[in-house]
Amino acid sequence: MIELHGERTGNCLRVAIALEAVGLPYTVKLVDLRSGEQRGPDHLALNPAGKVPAIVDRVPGEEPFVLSQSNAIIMYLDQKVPGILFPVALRPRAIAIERFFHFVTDVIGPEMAQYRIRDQESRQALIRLAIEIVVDAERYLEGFPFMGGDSLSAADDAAAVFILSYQRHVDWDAAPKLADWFQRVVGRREFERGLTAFD
Ligand SMILES: N[C@@H](CCC(=O)N[C@@H](CS)C(=O)NCC(=O)O)C(=O)O
Repeated sequence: MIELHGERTGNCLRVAIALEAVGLPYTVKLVDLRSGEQRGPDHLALNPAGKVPAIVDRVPGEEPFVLSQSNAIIMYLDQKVPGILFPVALRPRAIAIERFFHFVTDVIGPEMAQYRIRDQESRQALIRLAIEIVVDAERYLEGFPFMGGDSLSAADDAAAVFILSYQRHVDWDAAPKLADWFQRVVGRREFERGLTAFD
């Protein structure tokens, strides 16, 4: 059984959706970020950086395994249950990982940075940059149903969780393939369940 420690933030939701996708049993342990629980001794024992998400994987006969960094957790889940979050075959896998990185580095980078900035104009500029980079991913859907190619992957998870928070900023008329993909993906069972994991 895996414990997922976190709250309803993008990084935590991405992991909850991945857990739903791979179908491993898990429980959610809410960490109240507003009250600073992430900096309390219980959570610091899991992640000394005082951030969520973190998981504890309890496998009978083994020491509990603790891991933080949402994307490391996703890669770990992919190795536990191969072929769902990323394809197994070398090149399709590399492409899906390339697309995943598009979202978890190029898009989420400016998005996370804007939380640290007080000047509204600079904040808006960073959000616009993140939106621009996410919309640029529409080209991945040319001839393919999903962001990573022929099958759903962690790239769709990463893109959809980001877009859910910023959908009002997207010019959907200018991005019809992205709009179609978004509706198809967020209606899926693993998304519906993962998105409510912390409610
Ligand atoms: N790169 C890390 C980022 C973790 C992170 O910044 N988590 C935020 C929530 S999304 C957090 O714990 N914020 C609380 C704080 O910084 O006090 C990941 O992907 O897990």
